[in-house]
Amino acid sequence: MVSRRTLLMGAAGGLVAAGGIGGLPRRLWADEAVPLSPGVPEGLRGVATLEALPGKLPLIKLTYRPPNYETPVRYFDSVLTPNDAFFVRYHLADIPEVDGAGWRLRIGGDAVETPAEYSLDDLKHGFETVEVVAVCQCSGNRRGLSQPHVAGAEWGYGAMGNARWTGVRLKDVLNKAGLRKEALEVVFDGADGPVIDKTPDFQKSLPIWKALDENTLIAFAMNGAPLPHWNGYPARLVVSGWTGTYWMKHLTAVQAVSSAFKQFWMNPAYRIPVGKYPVIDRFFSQETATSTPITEMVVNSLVTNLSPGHKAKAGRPLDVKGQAWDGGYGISEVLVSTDGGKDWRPATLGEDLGRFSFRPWSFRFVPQAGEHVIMAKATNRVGASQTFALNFNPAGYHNNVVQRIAITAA
Ligand SMILES: Nc1nc2c(c(=O)[nH]1)N[C@H]1C(S)=C(S)[C@@H](COP(=O)(O)O)O[C@H]1N2
Ligand SMILES: [Mo]
Repeated sequence: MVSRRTLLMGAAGGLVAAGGIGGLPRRLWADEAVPLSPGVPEGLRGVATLEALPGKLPLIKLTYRPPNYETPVRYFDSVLTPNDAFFVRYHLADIPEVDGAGWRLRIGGDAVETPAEYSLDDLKHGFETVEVVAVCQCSGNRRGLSQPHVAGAEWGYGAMGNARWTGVRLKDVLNKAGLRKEALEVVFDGADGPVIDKTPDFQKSLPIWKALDENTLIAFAMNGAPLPHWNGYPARLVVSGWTGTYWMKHLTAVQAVSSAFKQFWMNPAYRIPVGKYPVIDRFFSQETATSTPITEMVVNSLVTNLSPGHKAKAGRPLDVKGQAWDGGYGISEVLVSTDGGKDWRPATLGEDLGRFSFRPWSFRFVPQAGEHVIMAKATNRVGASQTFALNFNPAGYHNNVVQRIAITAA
């Protein structure tokens, strides 16, 4: 296997020293103004700040090295998350600024006939260009709401985003290299790496069936613009339906292999206990008796226009608005309760940008004076729905607990 360092050397002309993207983030607002999600650990207050990375709007900074920045909920008002508000998640702090002109993508592994190397232009002109609107959500989105609290980035509701991704099908690129029948997994590497050599490089693999899915892309554009540096410039993987961990940024190497890829980021990282979640997309070659890689996202929804303590006018129509999404079956229904879960009524579903996208929804009601507990619950086309209590796991993954937002009308 080609090492990351060799790849970096191979693309030498295209890489400049880490930090080239421009110094320290700008800190804009006082800590009190940081729009933390209700329920995240109290300790985050004063630690998390609202800061702008170069090229980004102010986002909720959980850590700077590596950069972990969460999208404030109000940006989910629109069905597509703006590029400059899209969350940023990294595991490792050595993040080079990749120059698109010098960048090369290597295709290899023991399960391809003909290894290849492509420039950005080769990819753009050598393969059919396709688009998909898809949610990229960190496995640990909402981890900060776990009870008891668990270790890891203490994300609130904003470790996710929805974008229109443009690129080429991974399948077309693999087929051009000639896949051997023994291909079992496809392994991905990106240009970022550990600062300390002991830390394992961030690499991920996919089962061959998911790598060959027509909605798995090597994307070079996001919402019609080149990928922002922080979201994987010049090219990243888009694994529609699956959690963000597989969406390798600054992609440098794609290797089809005939054996299971054994590395820290596949096991023990990013695992869920067997049998605890409704896993439909199996990753057989990575399963053990007790744990399995996290794969597709669970069905979920978010109220985007109301937060706890909202003050509404009694007797006036109030719209509850939000987004719903799942692992790619598509949302069939969103039910809303305005009385803490006694009565449920269907929300109106908005624009359908495809089964991997956020599905906007809205619900209008006229609150009488007093307190109202707003809840929303999405169901997908295979009948899966959200939970009312946390289905706990030690990594804080798959949190799709129905929100309870207490508002008052007067
Ligand atoms: N090269 C690289 N790609 C990566 C990661 C990383 O640390 N390095 N993190 C992954 C994880 S866990 C997530 S959730 C998504 C986040 O994508 P974003 O930073 O564009 O929002 O990127 C994925 N791709
Ligand atoms: Mo993630």
